[in-house]
Amino acid sequence: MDLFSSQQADKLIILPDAYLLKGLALPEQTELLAGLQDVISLSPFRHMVTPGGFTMSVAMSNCGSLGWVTDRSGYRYTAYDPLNDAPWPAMPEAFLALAQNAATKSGYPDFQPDACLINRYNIDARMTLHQDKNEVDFTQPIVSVSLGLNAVFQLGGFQRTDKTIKLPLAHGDVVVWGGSSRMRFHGILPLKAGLSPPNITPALSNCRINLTFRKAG
Ligand code: MD6
Ligand code: FE
Repeated sequence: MDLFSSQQADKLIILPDAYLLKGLALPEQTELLAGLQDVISLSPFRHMVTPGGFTMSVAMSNCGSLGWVTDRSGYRYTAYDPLNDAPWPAMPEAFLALAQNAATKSGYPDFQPDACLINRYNIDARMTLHQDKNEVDFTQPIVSVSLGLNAVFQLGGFQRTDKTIKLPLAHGDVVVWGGSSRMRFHGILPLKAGLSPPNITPALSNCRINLTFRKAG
């Protein structure tokens, strides 16, 4: 038997129900970066505050009908951007198409994301280990797209102290996870300086951008 028969060259199994689609976003990068510029011109990146009072090193924005926010009163999804009280910008078509393509390749053909959280990591920014648990339906996967500088993704178990595997993520990589991996702890190690992709707009160079698509409501 071919031990690797369940893997394709472009779809690597990280853990059960967690896949890495290496470079899947590359053919669409121009449209994705243009969509990102449109979104952040309406809802700019900002550093949110955790319920414990810490300012996050990662700057965030959102698009889609719901957006993830945190402040002193807690973590939640909102329909309005608290910076301007306007609805979050619409999800660009290229974002939705990529998210649905990635989900379909990973066994979720009916994925209908209503929220896209946009994270910007400058050098030294990081995301400590956390679980994504503010969504309503945990049977829906999360699709995560990496753009810009490389980063090291940590994927652990179901307790914060469980040991983690460390996975390098490059410009254009897409991670999809759901099912038995949906509640794993995960994070991003402090971003190191590196090389930005060629022709990237100045606003998006020297950083890593992560798009995470969820069915939040
Ligand atoms: C990041 N990602 O890659 C942070 N969450 O910058 C996440 O927190 C994340 O990549 C759930 C599923 C996939 C992810
Ligand atoms: Fe997360």
